[in-house]
Amino acid sequence: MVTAHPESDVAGRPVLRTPYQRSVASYWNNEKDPVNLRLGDVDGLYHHHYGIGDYDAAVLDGPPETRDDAIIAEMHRLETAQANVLLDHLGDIGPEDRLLDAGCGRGGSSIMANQRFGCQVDGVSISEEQIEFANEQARRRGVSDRVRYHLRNMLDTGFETGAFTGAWNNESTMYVDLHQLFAEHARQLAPGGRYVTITGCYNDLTGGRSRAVSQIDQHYICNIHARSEYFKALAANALVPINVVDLTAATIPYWELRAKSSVATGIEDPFLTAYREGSFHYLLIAADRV
Ligand code: GPP
Ligand code: MG
Repeated sequence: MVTAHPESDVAGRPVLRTPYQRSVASYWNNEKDPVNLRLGDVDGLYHHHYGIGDYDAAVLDGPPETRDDAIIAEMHRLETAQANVLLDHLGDIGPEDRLLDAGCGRGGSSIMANQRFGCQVDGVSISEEQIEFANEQARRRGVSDRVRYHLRNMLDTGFETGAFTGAWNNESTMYVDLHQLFAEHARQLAPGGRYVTITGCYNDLTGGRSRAVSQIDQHYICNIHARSEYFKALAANALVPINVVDLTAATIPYWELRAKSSVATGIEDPFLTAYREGSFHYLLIAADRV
């Protein structure tokens, strides 16, 4: 059961503002897919993003009694590798720093950031279930004084202006308007603070959303943005790119392995089609708050 949360309003403003946001919150409050929970159970890092890097093909030929677990563990390893690449781009972060995980899901990336840098991390999500789950993980790990998850809207977090030296969205920008999102990041990042996102975006060159991209939108109730939209919205909000990494080729093996796994959800073919036909990219963008 979900209990009323003391942060369900930020300065009197409700967390959920629109019917769309309510439908997204409801989706994530009800999501209990083994593709996420079984992977997270491997080591207690629960991710809501995809993987990068080559998989070990030997997992597909293992003995029947361990094959499934080996594939799950390998997919989880690739997802953790993705989060590590995101953290690599945050720059020099130390224990005195404070980071923001916008759209934190069940919290895996925040835990990894605290483990790596020793810093404070605040995660925000509009899903009460995700926040409760993530805070329980932080309690179990004994880091709930340093890693805190809040039921808040990433477009209006209520955190103080300039509070963070780093902030990221790990595959959550497709749920929001980028101009509103980057205005909020520019507000809450200190000058010189670093913003990083890993995202899927459609290719302006191929002209609008392909069928496969539309299928991904429908599956997750999201609105994938054009590649160009990211750079327009960053530039309009005092966020200056320092690094852009095309991770498309690096994520395809993850989707190939996932398609062969027992936890495939049916969205594997649209991802593989969209990436292979070039209508969609998996991109990391790092930008500095000037
Ligand atoms: C979900 O991760 C990720 C999104 C909803 C963002 C969509 C990403 C794009 C690159 C377009 P998840 O781990 O909850 O998804 P799944 O359950 O499919 O593993
Ligand atoms: Mg997943």
